[in-house]
Amino acid sequence: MRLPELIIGFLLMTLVSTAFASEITAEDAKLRHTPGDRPDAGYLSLTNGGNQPIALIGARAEAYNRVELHRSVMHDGSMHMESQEAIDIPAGETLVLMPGDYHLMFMGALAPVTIGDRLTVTLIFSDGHEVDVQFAVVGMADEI
Ligand SMILES: [Cu+2]
Repeated sequence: MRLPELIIGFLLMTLVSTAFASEITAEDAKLRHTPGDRPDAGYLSLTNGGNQPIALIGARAEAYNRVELHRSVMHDGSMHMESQEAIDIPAGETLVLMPGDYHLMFMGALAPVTIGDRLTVTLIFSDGHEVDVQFAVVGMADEI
């Protein structure tokens, strides 16, 4: 392979990986703010438009100390939250993070959180890609 072909090959590979990153689409991202020092919860739909399974493996937000992946599960008749290492999204499917199921848990707000604001959250995926999503901040009484 001559040098110009090598360069074109490399550019094509770069394009392919960029396309892959955009195959995750996020919708209906909401952060429900809880009064006081309790953690806030994040909900959204994530669609994997690619042909490979992918997993959400973490998240971070400048406004919070840390963000965890949780799942609410029924155990002995009461609701518990379990920390998750990863949440799988099969190829072509939509994962819905919602109350009573998978959700993001925002711990330790570093600044006052205001209902009606938008907050940027970076989602980290198993293929190494990171996607910034705007979450609408809502209150306890608001619908998710
Ligand atoms: Cu939780």
